[in-house]
Amino acid sequence: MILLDGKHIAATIRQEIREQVEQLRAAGCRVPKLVIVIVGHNPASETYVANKMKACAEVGIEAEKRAFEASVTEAELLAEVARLNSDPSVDGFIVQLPLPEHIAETAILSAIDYRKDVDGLTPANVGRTVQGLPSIVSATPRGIRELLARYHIATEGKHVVVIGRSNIVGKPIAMLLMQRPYLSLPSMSAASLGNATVTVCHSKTQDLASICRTADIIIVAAGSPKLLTADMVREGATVIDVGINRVDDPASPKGYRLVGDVDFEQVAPKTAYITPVPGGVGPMTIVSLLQNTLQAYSND
Ligand code: BQF
Repeated sequence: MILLDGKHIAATIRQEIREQVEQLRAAGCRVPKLVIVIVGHNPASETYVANKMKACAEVGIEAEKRAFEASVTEAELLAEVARLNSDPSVDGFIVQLPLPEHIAETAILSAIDYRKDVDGLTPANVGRTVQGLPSIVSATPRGIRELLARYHIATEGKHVVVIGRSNIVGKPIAMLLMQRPYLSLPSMSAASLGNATVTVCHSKTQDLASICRTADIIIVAAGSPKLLTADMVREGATVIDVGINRVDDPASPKGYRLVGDVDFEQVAPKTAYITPVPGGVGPMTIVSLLQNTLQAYSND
């Protein structure tokens, strides 16, 4: 079993981005700028935003946080999106999810200029991705693809089972791995990504275990600790765990620890490759946001 070390790969990619930003600076160009809009005080969201700000600082991407109280109206948030769309000093921005109940996520996301949509969640970017056009790919799927590529794990002709059908992870990763490979991303290695046979499973799927046992690669993005157990995994399969679940742990300093959607101890010995949690897909998600910001900067 080989651990897919997202923490290490992400650090390598941050170094690459740092050099690219440094070259821009040396050439007298302005540096890329990312704005992060956050609403309310969800502790997990605040951690994620802090991770993103820190990563930007490390590579020299300018980052600015714009915080709103949970009571902000949809109209006020739409006005902020409009300001960011038309601010030429801003290359890309994200609205940290989830949003409070009274704000329609789709209304906010649809208002973002797709050229600045560095989370790749606008209908425009999703549609462009589906049609194989140049697009900004959402951060977690981009990170998963990058992780597979850097470990030379080919997907061509393989059976990939995706568990979860979210707009953020399940749907886009299934789409990307099913497609004819579109290798325009500068950091993509020659590993043959795409061309997979993809099955998407979800909470209503019947006999999930039998379907998983036919998979060469299982991508779990369901948000349910220990959903994937050893009996569901073929010997020699690859397992990508996208789950980030907080479970109480009085023994740890923060009072909780992170666990994935995979019963790691039982599953890992059966696999060829597996991502740990923490330190697997999570750090790749953050570094993909940096790559997307550089992409948005370069596109104009
Ligand atoms: C790690 C996220 C669910 C819903 C909204 C590194 C992150 C997490 C874990 C992180 C996530 C999850 C983010 C690790 C951002 C990934 O070392 O394992 C980084 O900051 N993430 C988010 O912005 O919104 C989410 C999960």
